[in-house]
Amino acid sequence: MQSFKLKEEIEGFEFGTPMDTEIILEKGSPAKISFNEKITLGKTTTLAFDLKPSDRIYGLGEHLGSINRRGRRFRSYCRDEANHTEDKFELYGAHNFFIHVKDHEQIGWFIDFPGEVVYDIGFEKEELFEIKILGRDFRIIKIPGSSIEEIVSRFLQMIGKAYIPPKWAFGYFQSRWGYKDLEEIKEVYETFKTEDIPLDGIYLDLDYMEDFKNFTVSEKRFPEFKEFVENLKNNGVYLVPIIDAGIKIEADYNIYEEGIAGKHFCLNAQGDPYVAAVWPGKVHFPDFLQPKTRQWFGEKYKYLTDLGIEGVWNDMNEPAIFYDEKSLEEAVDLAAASRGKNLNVHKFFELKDTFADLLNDESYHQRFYHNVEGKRHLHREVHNLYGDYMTRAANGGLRRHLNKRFLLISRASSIGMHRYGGIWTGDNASWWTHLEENIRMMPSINMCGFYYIGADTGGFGGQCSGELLTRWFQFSAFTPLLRNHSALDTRDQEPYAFSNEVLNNSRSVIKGRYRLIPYLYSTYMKAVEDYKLFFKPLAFEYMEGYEEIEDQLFIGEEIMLAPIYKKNQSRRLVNLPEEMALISLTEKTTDITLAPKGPQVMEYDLNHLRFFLRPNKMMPLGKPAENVKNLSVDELEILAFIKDRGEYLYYDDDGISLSSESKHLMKITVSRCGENYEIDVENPLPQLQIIKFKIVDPKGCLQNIRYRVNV
Ligand code: MIG
Repeated sequence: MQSFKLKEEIEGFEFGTPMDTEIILEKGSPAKISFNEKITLGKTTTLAFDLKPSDRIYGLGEHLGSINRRGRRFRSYCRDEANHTEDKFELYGAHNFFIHVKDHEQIGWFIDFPGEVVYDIGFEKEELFEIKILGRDFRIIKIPGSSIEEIVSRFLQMIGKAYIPPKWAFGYFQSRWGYKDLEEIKEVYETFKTEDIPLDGIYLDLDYMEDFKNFTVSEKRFPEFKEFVENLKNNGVYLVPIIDAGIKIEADYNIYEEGIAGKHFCLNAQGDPYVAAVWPGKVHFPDFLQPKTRQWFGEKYKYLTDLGIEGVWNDMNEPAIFYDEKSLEEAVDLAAASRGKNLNVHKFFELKDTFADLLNDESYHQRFYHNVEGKRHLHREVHNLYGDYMTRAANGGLRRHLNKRFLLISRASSIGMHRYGGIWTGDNASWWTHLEENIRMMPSINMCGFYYIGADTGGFGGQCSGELLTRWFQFSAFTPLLRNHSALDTRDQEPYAFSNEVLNNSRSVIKGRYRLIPYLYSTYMKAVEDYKLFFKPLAFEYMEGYEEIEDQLFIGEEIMLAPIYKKNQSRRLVNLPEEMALISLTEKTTDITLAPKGPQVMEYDLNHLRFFLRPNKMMPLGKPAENVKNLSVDELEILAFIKDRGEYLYYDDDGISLSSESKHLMKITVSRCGENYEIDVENPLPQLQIIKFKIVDPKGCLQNIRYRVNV
């Protein structure tokens, strides 16, 4: 099973081979073991590693908890987890890649397996790291390397190039479950305009569909949809509709009829399409593991692209199941049997939980099957591929229909899906702890191949405060995917739904984000191309004494973030592993001063973006704009902290083509000679005229230099 996953070739995608890696176990073959691991083979395969007190474990992707995974349990089994409390050990992704760091040695492991894998990393027993793979049909790849970053890079090379969204996907997106009709969407769009907040798109949640049917648009609530989509696009704003995994069972509904006729649905033990229930009531699930079904489902996205749509989010694709026919019947019977009874406490709680427990009960996974190359596979055995393969289907279709880049994110994922789309981290809540989780989760997900990532800014569930929203913006301003989204019936969460002060601060921070786009986009493109991390924990650079810091992150090679993630705090402790320049941005102002190595308390206004620039590094900044379409191209600002000499490679392209023909690399070199600087700009961007340098030296002296290009 695992091998088709790695070897599968999809049109147009570059896919590496596991060079320099050692396959230590294949289909239960005898193991070659190093590092004293004990491997037991049975139906469940258990791998055990010794943990020394100083050992650290990184990776496993989308999970709660610290970046160093030690001391926790995790389960790789994609789950629609609606409540991300601290005790939860599975979310929507299954990302079986981790790095074991022992003193100055490190080793990477990738478990290529589509079923359940459970990790106990020194939780039950502090010195034991135990992995249970629930099956035999897996392969384990061991990835050596002389540093953590080298292992990550090798792994990224092995799993292949990541998905590249259009440049407009780096803008600000507004979303809400419950924007009920086109009028409301229009109002959101217009309010962003009148309040002068940049906007690149609005997500459409299931409210736009007719009876929760995929590939339909409610004519009543969204009349003249196509004109609306085009009109917004002409103004640089994209609509991004949701697509769910389940297909409503309804006679004459074309998708349902075609699915039946083409044998595209997952089957039950009797060989009939399996019936589950989600949003539309009873549904069938497309069997995305069949190539013909991916092809077919991908074609369906044409309905949306014909309406002018260029971005989609795939939801509920773990797949989430509210109930199935059998479970609902049993629950109803149990409830009926208690009629007229005198229920004791146990019986009462059993009854109370009966219906709640129907939601996403995993026994459903034993009741339906996939067809993989003519062989029947129980869903339970291949569960983690479902959302991944739905996204492959969507990617294939969107590529064919649009023949240019598109925005595509998925909720469920497994390793390999990063080539086809990004992910958002699902149903978090408007809690301060979830802002912290967002910060810690980004590098772990990035290590597993995903770059176009971000959380629901402001929090999905629960009630967001203006302060939390602003602080969250200050972090999300640096995540490739920046989307403010919240659940039905929660408090309005648009930046203008709070006080004037919150509005002004949010505007300033969001405009700051648009100033960062040249840096973020360039970093994204280079990181994907060079198999490097976009988000990097401090521990990955081995700066002695800084390994435990998990609330500061490097973004690309040049900058470090240290966001505020606690309530009522205007300052926090930042521990600088080296001397850096402190950058403070608003919509219009740019400040640059020096910050010494070591711990210090930093002030954080609510209307600023504040971060650190590393020594002998520089970064580009643009001007704020209404949206990405309107970003200026004639002028750039370059911030630099130069001790002696720095180089920066600025990556840009047309932001939309699939091919890299428009790719342009501009190389900027700044060297210090005494009090002056020598500046060299190689291969300048064609439309660029002015670069405004702001250069700080180790004494803190700032020089502003206007540099004319293309003269
Ligand atoms: O059962 O479409 O994670 O972003 O707003 C909830 C409604 C289904 C879950 C997604 C969320 C979305 C919501 N969906």
